[in-house]
Amino acid sequence: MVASVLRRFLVPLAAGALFLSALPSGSAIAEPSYDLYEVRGATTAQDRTEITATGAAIDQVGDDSVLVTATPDDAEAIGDLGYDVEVLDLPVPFAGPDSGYTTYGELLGVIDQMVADNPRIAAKSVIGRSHQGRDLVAVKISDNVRVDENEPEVLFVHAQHAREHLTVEMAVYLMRLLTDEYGSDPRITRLVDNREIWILPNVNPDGSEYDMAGSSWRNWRKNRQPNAGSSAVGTDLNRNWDYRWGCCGGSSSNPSSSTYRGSAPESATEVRVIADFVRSRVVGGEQQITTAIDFHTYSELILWPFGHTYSDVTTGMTRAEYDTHAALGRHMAAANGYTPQQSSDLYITDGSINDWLWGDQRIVNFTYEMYPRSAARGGFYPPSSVIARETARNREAVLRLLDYADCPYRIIGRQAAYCG
Ligand code: LU0
Ligand code: CA
Ligand code: CA
Ligand code: ZN
Repeated sequence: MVASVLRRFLVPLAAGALFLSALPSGSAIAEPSYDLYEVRGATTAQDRTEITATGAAIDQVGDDSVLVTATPDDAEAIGDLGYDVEVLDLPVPFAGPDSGYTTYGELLGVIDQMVADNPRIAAKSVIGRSHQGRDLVAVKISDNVRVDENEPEVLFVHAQHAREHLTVEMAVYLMRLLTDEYGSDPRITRLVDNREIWILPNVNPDGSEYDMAGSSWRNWRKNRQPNAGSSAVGTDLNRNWDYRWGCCGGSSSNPSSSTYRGSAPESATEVRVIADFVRSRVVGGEQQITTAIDFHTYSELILWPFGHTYSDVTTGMTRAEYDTHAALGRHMAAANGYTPQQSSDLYITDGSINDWLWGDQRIVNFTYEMYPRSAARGGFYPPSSVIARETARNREAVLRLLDYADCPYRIIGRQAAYCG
Protein backbone atom coordinates (compact mmCIF):
# COMPACT_ATOMS: atom_id res chain seq x y z
CA MET A 1 0.00 0.00 0.00
CA VAL A 2 1.61 3.26 -1.09
CA ALA A 3 1.85 6.10 1.39
CA SER A 4 -0.16 8.44 -0.79
CA VAL A 5 -3.32 6.48 -0.10
CA LEU A 6 -2.90 6.70 3.67
CA ARG A 7 -4.73 9.28 5.69
CA ARG A 8 -4.46 9.63 9.41
CA PHE A 9 -7.19 7.89 11.35
CA LEU A 10 -9.89 10.34 12.46
CA VAL A 11 -9.48 12.52 9.39
CA PRO A 12 -13.08 12.87 8.22
CA LEU A 13 -14.11 11.08 5.03
CA ALA A 14 -13.74 13.26 1.98
CA ALA A 15 -16.89 14.40 0.26
CA GLY A 16 -17.86 11.87 -2.36
CA ALA A 17 -16.17 9.02 -0.50
CA LEU A 18 -16.84 5.80 -2.30
CA PHE A 19 -18.54 3.95 0.54
CA LEU A 20 -22.01 4.64 1.81
CA SER A 21 -22.35 8.20 2.97
CA ALA A 22 -20.31 9.20 6.01
CA LEU A 23 -22.91 9.14 8.72
CA PRO A 24 -22.47 10.69 12.13
CA SER A 25 -20.29 8.35 14.14
CA GLY A 26 -21.97 6.84 17.18
CA SER A 27 -25.46 7.45 15.82
CA ALA A 28 -27.82 4.74 17.01
CA ILE A 29 -30.14 5.15 14.04
CA ALA A 30 -27.87 5.45 11.05
CA GLU A 31 -26.52 2.40 9.28
CA PRO A 32 -22.81 2.10 10.07
CA SER A 33 -20.17 2.93 7.49
CA TYR A 34 -17.48 0.38 6.73
CA ASP A 35 -14.00 1.60 5.87
CA LEU A 36 -10.64 0.08 5.08
CA TYR A 37 -7.95 0.49 7.76
CA GLU A 38 -4.34 -0.54 8.08
CA VAL A 39 -3.49 -1.90 11.54
CA ARG A 40 0.21 -2.06 12.46
CA GLY A 41 1.80 -4.14 15.21
CA ALA A 42 -0.15 -7.36 14.62
CA THR A 43 2.21 -10.29 14.09
CA THR A 44 0.55 -13.47 15.40
CA ALA A 45 -2.73 -15.31 14.81
CA GLN A 46 -3.58 -14.41 18.42
CA ASP A 47 -3.08 -10.71 17.64
CA ARG A 48 -5.30 -11.06 14.60
CA THR A 49 -8.01 -12.90 16.54
CA GLU A 50 -7.99 -10.09 19.14
CA ILE A 51 -8.45 -7.59 16.31
CA THR A 52 -11.38 -9.50 14.78
CA ALA A 53 -12.98 -9.68 18.25
CA THR A 54 -13.70 -5.94 17.93
CA GLY A 55 -16.02 -6.81 15.02
CA ALA A 56 -13.58 -5.89 12.23
CA ALA A 57 -13.08 -8.28 9.30
CA ILE A 58 -9.46 -8.94 8.37
CA ASP A 59 -8.95 -8.65 4.62
CA GLN A 60 -5.19 -9.02 4.30
CA VAL A 61 -2.41 -10.34 6.54
CA GLY A 62 1.16 -9.02 6.45
CA ASP A 63 4.18 -9.84 8.60
CA ASP A 64 3.42 -7.17 11.18
CA SER A 65 0.24 -5.53 9.90
CA VAL A 66 -3.26 -6.33 8.65
CA LEU A 67 -5.87 -4.55 6.54
CA VAL A 68 -9.37 -4.60 7.98
CA THR A 69 -12.87 -3.61 6.97
CA ALA A 70 -14.26 -1.92 10.06
CA THR A 71 -16.73 0.60 11.39
CA PRO A 72 -15.32 3.70 13.11
CA ASP A 73 -16.24 2.09 16.46
CA ASP A 74 -14.35 -1.12 15.57
CA ALA A 75 -11.34 0.97 14.53
CA GLU A 76 -11.37 2.86 17.80
CA ALA A 77 -11.52 -0.42 19.73
CA ILE A 78 -8.51 -1.71 17.76
CA GLY A 79 -6.64 1.47 18.67
CA ASP A 80 -7.57 0.91 22.34
CA LEU A 81 -5.88 -2.51 22.14
CA GLY A 82 -2.64 -0.64 21.46
CA TYR A 83 -2.33 -1.04 17.71
CA ASP A 84 -1.53 1.75 15.31
CA VAL A 85 -4.62 2.30 13.13
CA GLU A 86 -4.89 4.35 9.95
CA VAL A 87 -7.83 4.75 7.62
CA LEU A 88 -7.00 4.15 3.96
CA ASP A 89 -8.38 6.00 1.00
CA LEU A 90 -9.77 3.56 -1.46
CA PRO A 91 -7.27 2.64 -4.12
CA VAL A 92 -8.09 3.18 -7.78
CA PRO A 93 -9.53 -0.30 -8.49
CA PHE A 94 -12.44 0.57 -6.22
CA ALA A 95 -13.63 2.96 -8.89
CA GLY A 96 -15.67 0.09 -10.55
CA PRO A 97 -18.15 -1.55 -11.03
CA ASP A 98 -16.40 -3.25 -13.90
CA SER A 99 -18.77 -4.58 -16.57
CA GLY A 100 -16.40 -7.51 -17.16
CA TYR A 101 -17.81 -9.09 -13.98
CA THR A 102 -20.91 -11.27 -14.26
CA THR A 103 -24.07 -9.82 -12.69
CA TYR A 104 -26.62 -12.16 -11.15
CA GLY A 105 -28.93 -11.79 -14.14
CA GLU A 106 -26.09 -12.56 -16.52
CA LEU A 107 -25.11 -15.57 -14.41
CA LEU A 108 -28.60 -17.06 -14.72
CA GLY A 109 -28.36 -16.57 -18.49
CA VAL A 110 -24.96 -18.29 -18.63
CA ILE A 111 -26.34 -21.24 -16.65
CA ASP A 112 -29.46 -21.63 -18.80
CA GLN A 113 -27.39 -21.55 -21.99
CA MET A 114 -24.86 -24.04 -20.62
CA VAL A 115 -27.63 -26.44 -19.58
CA ALA A 116 -29.39 -26.04 -22.96
CA ASP A 117 -26.13 -26.83 -24.76
CA ASN A 118 -25.27 -29.82 -22.53
CA PRO A 119 -28.57 -31.39 -21.41
CA ARG A 120 -27.06 -34.84 -20.83
CA ILE A 121 -24.41 -33.69 -18.36
CA ALA A 122 -25.65 -30.40 -16.88
CA ALA A 123 -28.82 -29.56 -14.94
CA LYS A 124 -29.98 -26.56 -12.93
CA SER A 125 -32.14 -26.72 -9.83
CA VAL A 126 -33.48 -23.93 -7.67
CA ILE A 127 -32.74 -25.04 -4.11
CA GLY A 128 -34.40 -22.07 -2.42
CA ARG A 129 -34.62 -18.31 -2.39
CA SER A 130 -32.46 -15.56 -0.94
CA HIS A 131 -33.81 -13.19 1.69
CA GLN A 132 -34.94 -10.78 -1.05
CA GLY A 133 -36.40 -13.61 -3.11
CA ARG A 134 -33.75 -14.30 -5.71
CA ASP A 135 -33.36 -17.90 -6.88
CA LEU A 136 -30.56 -19.81 -5.17
CA VAL A 137 -29.30 -22.17 -7.82
CA ALA A 138 -27.39 -25.44 -7.81
CA VAL A 139 -25.87 -26.69 -11.05
CA LYS A 140 -25.20 -30.42 -11.24
CA ILE A 141 -22.64 -31.78 -13.68
CA SER A 142 -22.33 -35.54 -14.24
CA ASP A 143 -23.12 -38.19 -16.82
CA ASN A 144 -26.79 -39.30 -16.64
CA VAL A 145 -27.28 -35.99 -14.88
CA ARG A 146 -30.99 -36.53 -14.17
CA VAL A 147 -30.27 -39.75 -12.25
CA ASP A 148 -28.93 -39.82 -8.67
CA GLU A 149 -26.16 -42.34 -9.30
CA ASN A 150 -23.91 -43.93 -6.72
CA GLU A 151 -20.91 -41.70 -7.49
CA PRO A 152 -18.82 -39.57 -5.11
CA GLU A 153 -20.31 -36.09 -4.92
CA VAL A 154 -18.28 -32.89 -4.80
CA LEU A 155 -19.51 -29.44 -3.74
CA PHE A 156 -18.30 -26.01 -4.86
CA VAL A 157 -19.71 -22.96 -3.03
CA HIS A 158 -19.20 -19.46 -4.39
CA ALA A 159 -19.68 -15.90 -3.13
CA GLN A 160 -20.80 -16.23 0.48
CA HIS A 161 -19.22 -12.79 0.72
CA ALA A 162 -20.85 -10.25 -1.57
CA ARG A 163 -17.80 -8.30 -2.70
CA GLU A 164 -15.78 -11.42 -3.61
CA HIS A 165 -16.97 -11.30 -7.22
CA LEU A 166 -14.03 -13.23 -8.66
CA THR A 167 -15.52 -16.34 -7.03
CA VAL A 168 -18.60 -16.12 -9.26
CA GLU A 169 -16.26 -16.01 -12.24
CA MET A 170 -14.62 -19.14 -10.82
CA ALA A 171 -18.02 -20.87 -10.92
CA VAL A 172 -18.56 -19.78 -14.53
CA TYR A 173 -15.09 -21.09 -15.37
CA LEU A 174 -15.76 -24.47 -13.74
CA MET A 175 -19.12 -24.91 -15.46
CA ARG A 176 -17.54 -24.13 -18.84
CA LEU A 177 -14.45 -26.27 -18.20
CA LEU A 178 -16.43 -29.37 -17.25
CA THR A 179 -18.92 -29.06 -20.11
CA ASP A 180 -16.73 -27.70 -22.94
CA GLU A 181 -13.96 -30.25 -22.38
CA TYR A 182 -16.26 -33.20 -21.79
CA GLY A 183 -15.71 -35.71 -24.57
CA SER A 184 -12.42 -34.16 -25.68
CA ASP A 185 -10.22 -34.09 -22.55
CA PRO A 186 -9.99 -37.69 -21.26
CA ARG A 187 -9.36 -36.71 -17.64
CA ILE A 188 -12.32 -34.35 -17.50
CA THR A 189 -14.52 -36.88 -19.27
CA ARG A 190 -13.58 -39.53 -16.71
CA LEU A 191 -14.24 -37.16 -13.79
CA VAL A 192 -17.63 -36.01 -15.11
CA ASP A 193 -18.57 -39.67 -15.74
CA ASN A 194 -17.53 -40.80 -12.25
CA ARG A 195 -18.46 -37.88 -9.99
CA GLU A 196 -21.59 -35.87 -9.28
CA ILE A 197 -20.44 -32.27 -9.14
CA TRP A 198 -22.57 -29.61 -7.46
CA ILE A 199 -21.76 -25.97 -8.19
CA LEU A 200 -23.53 -23.25 -6.15
CA PRO A 201 -22.40 -20.31 -8.31
CA ASN A 202 -23.64 -17.46 -6.11
CA VAL A 203 -25.09 -18.11 -2.67
CA ASN A 204 -25.37 -14.41 -1.75
CA PRO A 205 -27.03 -12.78 -4.77
CA ASP A 206 -28.71 -10.04 -2.69
CA GLY A 207 -25.32 -8.98 -1.40
CA SER A 208 -23.47 -9.18 -4.69
CA GLU A 209 -26.19 -7.28 -6.55
CA TYR A 210 -26.13 -4.61 -3.84
CA ASP A 211 -22.35 -4.39 -4.13
CA MET A 212 -22.57 -3.89 -7.89
CA ALA A 213 -25.67 -1.71 -8.04
CA GLY A 214 -24.17 1.72 -7.33
CA SER A 215 -21.92 3.94 -9.34
CA SER A 216 -19.00 2.49 -7.38
CA TRP A 217 -18.42 -0.77 -5.56
CA ARG A 218 -19.86 -0.72 -2.05
CA ASN A 219 -17.33 -3.00 -0.35
CA TRP A 220 -20.26 -5.09 0.97
CA ARG A 221 -19.59 -8.43 2.67
CA LYS A 222 -22.78 -9.68 4.36
CA ASN A 223 -26.21 -10.65 3.05
CA ARG A 224 -29.00 -8.04 2.96
CA GLN A 225 -31.28 -9.37 5.67
CA PRO A 226 -32.49 -6.75 8.16
CA ASN A 227 -31.74 -7.20 11.86
CA ALA A 228 -34.50 -6.78 14.43
CA GLY A 229 -33.92 -3.77 16.67
CA SER A 230 -31.08 -2.39 14.58
CA SER A 231 -30.73 -0.23 11.50
CA ALA A 232 -27.65 -2.26 10.53
CA VAL A 233 -28.31 -4.68 7.69
CA GLY A 234 -26.90 -8.12 7.09
CA THR A 235 -25.41 -11.27 8.55
CA ASP A 236 -21.95 -12.58 7.70
CA LEU A 237 -22.95 -15.88 6.09
CA ASN A 238 -19.55 -17.35 6.93
CA ARG A 239 -20.19 -16.91 10.67
CA ASN A 240 -23.76 -18.26 10.70
CA TRP A 241 -23.20 -22.04 10.30
CA ASP A 242 -24.43 -24.45 12.95
CA TYR A 243 -21.22 -25.91 14.29
CA ARG A 244 -19.85 -24.33 17.49
CA TRP A 245 -21.63 -21.13 16.37
CA GLY A 246 -20.26 -18.11 18.26
CA CYS A 247 -18.14 -20.36 20.43
CA CYS A 248 -14.70 -18.91 20.37
CA GLY A 249 -14.35 -15.21 19.76
CA GLY A 250 -14.30 -15.64 15.98
CA SER A 251 -17.44 -13.65 15.13
CA SER A 252 -19.44 -10.67 16.40
CA SER A 253 -22.75 -10.43 18.25
CA ASN A 254 -23.16 -6.82 17.05
CA PRO A 255 -25.39 -6.40 13.97
CA SER A 256 -23.28 -3.40 12.96
CA SER A 257 -20.20 -5.56 12.58
CA SER A 258 -19.25 -6.93 9.19
CA THR A 259 -18.67 -10.29 10.90
CA TYR A 260 -22.10 -10.36 12.61
CA ARG A 261 -22.94 -14.00 13.28
CA GLY A 262 -26.74 -13.58 13.10
CA SER A 263 -29.34 -14.08 15.83
CA ALA A 264 -29.03 -17.88 15.77
CA PRO A 265 -27.27 -20.57 13.73
CA GLU A 266 -28.78 -20.69 10.21
CA SER A 267 -30.75 -17.49 10.89
CA ALA A 268 -29.49 -16.21 7.52
CA THR A 269 -31.93 -17.31 4.85
CA GLU A 270 -29.17 -18.33 2.45
CA VAL A 271 -27.25 -20.40 5.01
CA ARG A 272 -30.42 -22.29 5.89
CA VAL A 273 -31.06 -23.07 2.21
CA ILE A 274 -27.51 -24.29 1.54
CA ALA A 275 -27.36 -26.30 4.77
CA ASP A 276 -30.69 -27.97 3.90
CA PHE A 277 -29.32 -28.76 0.46
CA VAL A 278 -26.16 -30.33 1.90
CA ARG A 279 -28.25 -32.34 4.41
CA SER A 280 -30.41 -33.53 1.51
CA ARG A 281 -27.33 -35.26 0.10
CA VAL A 282 -27.37 -37.71 2.98
CA VAL A 283 -28.74 -40.85 1.31
CA GLY A 284 -29.22 -44.10 3.22
CA GLY A 285 -27.62 -42.50 6.25
CA GLU A 286 -24.46 -41.58 4.33
CA GLN A 287 -23.38 -38.11 3.23
CA GLN A 288 -22.77 -38.46 -0.51
CA ILE A 289 -20.60 -35.34 -0.73
CA THR A 290 -17.04 -36.37 0.12
CA THR A 291 -15.12 -33.19 -0.66
CA ALA A 292 -15.81 -29.48 -1.09
CA ILE A 293 -14.30 -26.09 -1.79
CA ASP A 294 -15.78 -22.79 -0.58
CA PHE A 295 -14.41 -20.01 -2.78
CA HIS A 296 -13.48 -16.58 -1.35
CA THR A 297 -11.09 -13.75 -2.13
CA TYR A 298 -8.47 -12.60 -1.45
CA SER A 299 -4.88 -13.56 -0.32
CA GLU A 300 -4.09 -16.69 -2.41
CA LEU A 301 -4.54 -19.23 0.36
CA ILE A 302 -5.85 -22.76 0.69
CA LEU A 303 -7.31 -23.20 4.19
CA TRP A 304 -8.58 -26.30 5.98
CA PRO A 305 -10.52 -26.80 9.23
CA PHE A 306 -10.74 -26.11 11.99
CA GLY A 307 -11.12 -22.36 12.23
CA HIS A 308 -12.55 -22.21 15.75
CA THR A 309 -9.41 -23.56 17.46
CA TYR A 310 -5.67 -23.25 17.02
CA SER A 311 -5.35 -27.00 17.73
CA ASP A 312 -4.79 -29.35 14.82
CA VAL A 313 -6.19 -32.40 16.62
CA THR A 314 -9.24 -31.86 18.83
CA THR A 315 -12.79 -33.08 19.41
CA GLY A 316 -14.07 -33.97 15.95
CA MET A 317 -10.65 -34.02 14.23
CA THR A 318 -8.24 -36.94 14.56
CA ARG A 319 -4.61 -36.84 13.52
CA ALA A 320 -5.38 -38.85 10.36
CA GLU A 321 -8.26 -36.54 9.46
CA TYR A 322 -6.12 -33.45 9.98
CA ASP A 323 -3.29 -34.97 7.98
CA THR A 324 -5.68 -35.80 5.14
CA HIS A 325 -6.82 -32.17 4.95
CA ALA A 326 -3.24 -30.89 5.17
CA ALA A 327 -1.91 -33.30 2.53
CA LEU A 328 -4.72 -32.62 0.08
CA GLY A 329 -4.50 -28.87 0.75
CA ARG A 330 -0.77 -28.91 0.04
CA HIS A 331 -1.24 -31.09 -3.04
CA MET A 332 -3.68 -28.54 -4.48
CA ALA A 333 -1.52 -25.58 -3.46
CA ALA A 334 1.42 -27.11 -5.31
CA ALA A 335 -0.69 -26.75 -8.45
CA ASN A 336 -1.94 -23.17 -8.06
CA GLY A 337 0.81 -21.50 -6.05
CA TYR A 338 -1.43 -20.51 -3.14
CA THR A 339 -0.21 -20.79 0.46
CA PRO A 340 -1.62 -23.86 2.27
CA GLN A 341 -2.44 -23.56 5.99
CA GLN A 342 -4.98 -24.38 8.66
CA SER A 343 -7.80 -21.83 8.76
CA SER A 344 -6.98 -20.69 12.32
CA ASP A 345 -3.39 -19.86 11.28
CA LEU A 346 -5.05 -16.75 9.81
CA TYR A 347 -7.25 -15.90 12.82
CA ILE A 348 -10.01 -17.63 14.77
CA THR A 349 -13.38 -17.90 13.05
CA ASP A 350 -16.48 -19.59 14.40
CA GLY A 351 -19.65 -20.52 12.54
CA SER A 352 -17.78 -20.88 9.24
CA ILE A 353 -18.95 -23.24 6.50
CA ASN A 354 -15.51 -24.84 6.67
CA ASP A 355 -16.04 -25.98 10.26
CA TRP A 356 -19.64 -27.05 9.63
CA LEU A 357 -18.91 -29.10 6.51
CA TRP A 358 -16.26 -31.03 8.41
CA GLY A 359 -17.53 -30.93 12.01
CA ASP A 360 -21.17 -31.67 11.23
CA GLN A 361 -21.12 -33.40 7.85
CA ARG A 362 -17.65 -35.01 7.74
CA ILE A 363 -16.92 -33.55 4.31
CA VAL A 364 -13.21 -33.02 3.67
CA ASN A 365 -13.19 -29.39 2.66
CA PHE A 366 -11.19 -26.27 1.94
CA THR A 367 -11.56 -22.53 1.66
CA TYR A 368 -9.80 -21.03 -1.32
CA GLU A 369 -8.88 -17.38 -0.93
CA MET A 370 -8.33 -16.44 -4.57
CA TYR A 371 -6.30 -13.70 -6.28
CA PRO A 372 -4.84 -11.24 -5.52
CA ARG A 373 -2.25 -11.63 -2.78
CA SER A 374 -2.63 -8.02 -1.60
CA ALA A 375 -4.75 -4.89 -1.62
CA ALA A 376 -2.07 -3.25 -3.75
CA ARG A 377 -3.08 -5.62 -6.57
CA GLY A 378 -6.74 -4.73 -6.28
CA GLY A 379 -7.92 -6.49 -3.12
CA PHE A 380 -11.56 -7.48 -3.57
CA TYR A 381 -11.75 -5.56 -6.84
CA PRO A 382 -9.05 -6.57 -9.32
CA PRO A 383 -9.78 -5.51 -12.90
CA SER A 384 -11.82 -7.98 -14.93
CA SER A 385 -8.80 -8.41 -17.22
CA VAL A 386 -7.42 -10.91 -14.65
CA ILE A 387 -10.50 -13.17 -14.65
CA ALA A 388 -9.39 -15.60 -17.38
CA ARG A 389 -5.91 -16.09 -15.95
CA GLU A 390 -6.90 -16.32 -12.29
CA THR A 391 -9.74 -18.78 -12.80
CA ALA A 392 -7.75 -21.04 -15.15
CA ARG A 393 -4.96 -20.96 -12.57
CA ASN A 394 -7.13 -23.23 -10.41
CA ARG A 395 -7.85 -25.82 -13.10
CA GLU A 396 -5.30 -28.40 -11.97
CA ALA A 397 -5.95 -27.79 -8.25
CA VAL A 398 -9.68 -28.38 -8.64
CA LEU A 399 -9.12 -31.47 -10.80
CA ARG A 400 -6.90 -32.85 -8.03
CA LEU A 401 -9.76 -32.50 -5.55
CA LEU A 402 -12.13 -34.20 -7.98
CA ASP A 403 -9.58 -37.02 -8.41
CA TYR A 404 -9.40 -37.65 -4.66
CA ALA A 405 -13.16 -37.41 -4.11
CA ASP A 406 -13.51 -41.21 -4.29
CA CYS A 407 -11.61 -41.39 -0.99
CA PRO A 408 -9.69 -38.33 0.20
CA TYR A 409 -7.96 -40.44 2.90
CA ARG A 410 -6.17 -42.19 0.02
CA ILE A 411 -3.75 -39.26 -0.01
CA ILE A 412 -2.26 -40.47 3.31
CA GLY A 413 -2.67 -44.17 2.44
CA ARG A 414 -5.61 -44.69 4.85
CA GLN A 415 -8.25 -45.77 2.31
CA ALA A 416 -8.66 -49.18 3.94
CA ALA A 417 -9.52 -47.66 7.30
CA TYR A 418 -11.77 -44.89 6.02
CA CYS A 419 -13.24 -46.04 2.71
CA GLY A 420 -13.20 -49.85 3.02
O1 LU0 B 1 -14.62 -15.63 6.37
C1 LU0 B 1 -13.50 -15.16 6.43
O2 LU0 B 1 -13.12 -14.35 7.28
C2 LU0 B 1 -12.49 -15.64 5.38
C3 LU0 B 1 -11.48 -16.55 6.03
C4 LU0 B 1 -12.01 -17.73 6.77
C5 LU0 B 1 -12.59 -18.75 5.83
C6 LU0 B 1 -10.94 -18.34 7.61
N1 LU0 B 1 -11.75 -14.50 4.86
S1 LU0 B 1 -12.54 -13.41 3.88
O3 LU0 B 1 -13.71 -12.99 4.55
O4 LU0 B 1 -11.61 -12.32 3.58
N2 LU0 B 1 -12.89 -14.10 2.52
CA1 CA C 1 -23.50 -39.62 -13.12
CA1 CA D 1 -25.40 -39.71 -5.92
ZN1 ZN E 1 -14.83 -14.28 1.99
